[in-house]
Amino acid sequence: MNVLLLSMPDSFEHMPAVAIRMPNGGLSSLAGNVDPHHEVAVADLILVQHRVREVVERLVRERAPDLVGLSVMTFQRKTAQRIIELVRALRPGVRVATGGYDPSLAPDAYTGPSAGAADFIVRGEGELTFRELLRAIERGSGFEGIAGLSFRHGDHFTHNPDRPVTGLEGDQIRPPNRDARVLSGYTMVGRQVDVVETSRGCTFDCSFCSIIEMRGRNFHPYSFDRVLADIRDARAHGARSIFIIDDNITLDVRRFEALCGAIIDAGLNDVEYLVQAMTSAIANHGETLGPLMRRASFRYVFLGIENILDEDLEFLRASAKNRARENGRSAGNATIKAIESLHRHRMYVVGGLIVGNPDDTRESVEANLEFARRYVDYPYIQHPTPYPRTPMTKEFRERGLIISERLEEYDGTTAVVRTEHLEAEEIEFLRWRAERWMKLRHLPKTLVHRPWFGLRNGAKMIAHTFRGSTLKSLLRLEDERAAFTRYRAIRAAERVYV
Ligand code: B12
Ligand code: SF4
Repeated sequence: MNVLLLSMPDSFEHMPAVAIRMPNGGLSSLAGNVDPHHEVAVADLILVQHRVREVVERLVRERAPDLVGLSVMTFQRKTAQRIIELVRALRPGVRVATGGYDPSLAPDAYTGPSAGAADFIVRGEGELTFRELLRAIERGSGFEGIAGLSFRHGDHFTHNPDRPVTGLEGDQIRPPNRDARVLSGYTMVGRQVDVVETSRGCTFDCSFCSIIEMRGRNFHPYSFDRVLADIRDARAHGARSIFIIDDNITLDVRRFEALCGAIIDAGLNDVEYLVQAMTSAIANHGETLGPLMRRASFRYVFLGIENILDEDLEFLRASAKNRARENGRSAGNATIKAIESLHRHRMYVVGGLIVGNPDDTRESVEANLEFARRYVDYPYIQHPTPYPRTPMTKEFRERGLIISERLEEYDGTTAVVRTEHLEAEEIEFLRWRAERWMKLRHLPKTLVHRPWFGLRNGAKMIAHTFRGSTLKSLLRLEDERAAFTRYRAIRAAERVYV
């Protein structure tokens, strides 16, 4: 069968396509796990963000797919539905499957009678379900026995039972197939980037995170042999920057340390690594983990700080993962210790913070912004976003604080919830106003680190960061709110990708 797998072109404010275009790890993993006689093409539409229609038309014409699969996050739902309509118009009779976080957690959005709906929904982990789905289509047998699959028959959808998460120790899940990618141009600030998984799952239950509803609380690591082979494959495909996309690699610090050692021993520290980490793990194990991460060539660490105030951390259910320990005792918030440790080992901190929680006031938002200004190298500040089925969504809904149901705005930097004390727009304004300058401050470091990229794209990055602003507004000769209004209008317009 001919299979075309697409990831959506939608990006959000902190990931401008001019600087960051990453492959979708799920799709190359699916491509590596179907039976080998299928012809699979993977197209990450972020690579062609401004010509989605043209590229989809070409791919459908050239690949003549029997099945098109789309990987979708919640804020990309509208784009996905438009692409499904386009694909059906171009190739009547084609079957359409959707998977990823949005179809898994809000399957009903894809079951309707419209041309933008799906024929199949793969819920949760996809490799085994998708493999079985292709086999069943080929054999013409029924779909009833395929765990994790929802399927259409006439006007109805049947939702088969969930599939238990797969253990990763054996070879049940084969390595990704990067040769299936048919578009090029992946970049992380000027270096070719790829993604590698070393484990799946997390045992925490932060209230804003979709992971628990997606796969429960568990942790499954891949063997080091497999991880190293995967890194080699990414390098062989040109990657010089590798994003470790694990849900929470710092859950098992000893394993992470050993992995750094294995990367060093295998000489795979000639590329740079980016990773997401918990503050507690970095703070409590910095002395041993920090030097190893540095030697293994970790350069950017996305720290899940979430918030610096205890009440907010409690609401986000993120207190435990941000707690420092000394001599076996709890020793307050781990954030500053974690940041100092990373800086001591010459790594950059991308600071993940969430502002605009239900009881936030202007002062509590400002306190977090001030913290980011003072301590983090690059800000990654978001607003709480009510993704399907998270505990946080339930609470925001019960308290009547959700102000927008337009899912394309659920990108994390558009405030779609208000607090008991502040309007959503005001929260977004406070963040937007502060964050632009923090990003600008990091630019010289980018120039030193990546001079060629900086020279070629520095102006574009500044223009992106200050969209909506004019000289007048920057010099405060015009109310900054006018610039903010223009920024929001630009953002709204660019959400229409097809
Ligand atoms: C790595 C990661 C990123 C990386 C992405 C790297 C990349 N291109 O792959 C970066 C940092 C760039 C990123 C950014 C964002 N992310 Co992110 N990210 C993750 C993370 C940590 C892991 C995702 C992953 O790659 N897993 C490994 C792969 C193998 O698994 P998978 O993607 O789930 O795919 C499997 C199945 O879902 C399924 N599947 C997936 N697609 C398809 C398609 C078909 C056809 C089929 C059959 C099956 C299938 O099969 C796959 C294999 O098993 C998750 C989860 C978490 N713990 O936080 C969040 C997560 C996916 N991100 C999320 C969000 C919201 C974002 C952002 C909007 C930022 C934000 N506000 O948080 C941005 C948007 C990016 C953009 N385009 O601008 C949300 C999505 C929530 C939702 N309901 O939509 C998550 C769940 C985190 C959360 N807040 O809960 N992210
Ligand atoms: S620690 Fe990270 S992956 Fe785990 S539940 Fe919290 S946000 Fe999600």
